[in-house]
Amino acid sequence: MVEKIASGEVVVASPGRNFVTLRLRTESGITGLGDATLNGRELAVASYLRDHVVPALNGRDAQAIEDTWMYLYKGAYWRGGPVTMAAIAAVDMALWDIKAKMAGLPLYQLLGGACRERVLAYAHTTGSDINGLMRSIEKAQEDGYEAFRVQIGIPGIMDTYGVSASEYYEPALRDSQPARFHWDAETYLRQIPKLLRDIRAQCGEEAILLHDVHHRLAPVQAARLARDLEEVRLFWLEDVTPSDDQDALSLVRQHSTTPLAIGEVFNTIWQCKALMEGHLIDYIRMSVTHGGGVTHLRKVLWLAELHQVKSGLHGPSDVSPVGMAASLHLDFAISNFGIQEYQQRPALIDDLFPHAYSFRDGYLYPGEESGLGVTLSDALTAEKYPYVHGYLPVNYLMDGTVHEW
Ligand code: KDG
Ligand code: MG
Repeated sequence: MVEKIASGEVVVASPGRNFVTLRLRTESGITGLGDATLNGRELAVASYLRDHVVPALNGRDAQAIEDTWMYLYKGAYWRGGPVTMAAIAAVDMALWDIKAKMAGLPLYQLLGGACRERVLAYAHTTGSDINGLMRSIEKAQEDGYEAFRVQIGIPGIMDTYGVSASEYYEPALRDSQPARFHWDAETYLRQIPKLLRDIRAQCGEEAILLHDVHHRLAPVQAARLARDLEEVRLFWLEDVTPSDDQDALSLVRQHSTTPLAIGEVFNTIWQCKALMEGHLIDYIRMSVTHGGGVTHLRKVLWLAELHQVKSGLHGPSDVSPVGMAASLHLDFAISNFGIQEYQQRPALIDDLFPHAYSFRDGYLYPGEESGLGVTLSDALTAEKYPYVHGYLPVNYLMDGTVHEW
């Protein structure tokens, strides 16, 4: 029997941070959820969904997921980009949620079943100096984490990427104008190798350490950094050059064996194809939310598998619990899983998005509820938690030139 899509509702709410959630409903009342949160540009996706996508879905077969994906991607003519792909992702997640609920299975079972028993997670740790960073790592260790993204203040740069005043890294700021951040590559390159060597010495050989450069270096600077960090034995060095300039990574490769990760700003398989085919990366960082949903990311991950690239799906605070659940079902069901980014959230957010997935002793589990295993609490409304205008910061060189953030 055909189960038709009857309606779609977009919930924009800000329980401490903005989230955009799509709820699709079928004619017989089955609901599915999708995450469409695009940090700092939330309302653009909400409008794309409300004004353009949801009206075009009415009456379609809710089970024809691949066909609906193509209908939204190819059918719009204008394709790709974070707004479009986050909107398609939300529809796709919601349809997989519905299909898995209809089958009475947790989504990972529909995706092929479990390839592992648990999903290794990494924490965000942050400190303005070594002592602060070590405190943050110890706190994450108390929570059970074995893997840590380490971001540390650099003397001479007043607001280094990933270093937050509070324990919780939250990049979007609730300002009427984007905040101004600063960067100087030489100051960073002079100091970061020693800082990370000291962290390695304090954490011991076993700790899994990751570091994110957030697209800020020129090719030769990135090659120097990757070479200088070899003895730190990072799990990965992330976004070491701007993601558009993909050839830059071949220079980095020629000079070092530090594993490389990139892709959190990619939206389609076309943006990672050459990187994978050229063996220029070791981990792909796309998110289900910004990468066209489960349907598209599965293809990306299959391509990755061919080239021995592993997953490291993006999971910062701006991926909602719905997007996180979708990531975990994929992480469970692919053979080339690497690691999953996971920031524990303020309790309010977990309460408003009750979920079957769980975190224990450094590992994540998608849970056994049918579908994605996430619901929206009735308390999560736009009236109670109205959208808050905010931006990601803009990053400037010391002379006032706009630089990569
Ligand atoms: O919205 C931007 C964040 O998602 C980004 O700063 C997080 O780089 C990031 C990471 O690796 O989680
Ligand atoms: Mg990153």
